[in-house]
Amino acid sequence: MMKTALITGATSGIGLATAQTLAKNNFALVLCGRNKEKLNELKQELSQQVPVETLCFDVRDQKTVAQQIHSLTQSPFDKIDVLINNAGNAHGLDPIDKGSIEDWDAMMDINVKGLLYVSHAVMPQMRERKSGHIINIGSTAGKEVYPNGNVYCGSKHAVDAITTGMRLDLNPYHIRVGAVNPGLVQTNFSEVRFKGDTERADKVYQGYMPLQPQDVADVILFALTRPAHVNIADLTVMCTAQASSTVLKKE
Ligand code: 8X3
Repeated sequence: MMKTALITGATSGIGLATAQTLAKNNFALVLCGRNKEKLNELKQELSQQVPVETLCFDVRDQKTVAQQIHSLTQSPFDKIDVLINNAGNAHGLDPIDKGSIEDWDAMMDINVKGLLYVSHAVMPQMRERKSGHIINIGSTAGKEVYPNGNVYCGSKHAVDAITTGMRLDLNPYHIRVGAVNPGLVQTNFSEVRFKGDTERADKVYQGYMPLQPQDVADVILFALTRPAHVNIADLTVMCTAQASSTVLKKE
């Protein structure tokens, strides 16, 4: 039977590649993002393959998140089998004493609180049906702290802890919960982190072969297509050139 997956941050990077990959693999899709135009374009593209619904919200806006997700009353979107908590960003890469409050708020509000708001709106239906699968997109930054990563790493460590907490508390309801933790992936991540400084952002991915969004989407698909008794609880994926957040072999 066709499963329905809700993906946040679906219009770019890992979220976009995941949406395209799940469409190819016959998942109905609820695509969430902030950009209505991009959502519409993606809906046009993917609805040729599978049923697609779009929700336009900023994960920071709890009321809208709840209202939009609760508005999904039509089949097959009323039954969310899979939640991919993908929306997340880094803002800045500064020593903690020079960090900006605005950047800190953005990272905690999007990466941590946003993930919680979306999950809060989706978990009850999974609990009721005693089935579901939640994949949180963490990061290698959730596994170790690197210089100047401070609050971003803190937000991703929170995702790591919350994932474990979800797995523990949702255990009675047969809900699978896992995290996929990517290292360096070539997306607009660094452009956002460096606030549009494309030259600095491009440099992050030069001199080696970084992961591509599709590589991460493949891992997510793998986790989603295991038999019902198998839960990929925690998976870290790096490009071969990367050994840790600070060890990277550039040519
Ligand atoms: C993205 C990877 O190394 O920039 O989460 O923290 S890193």
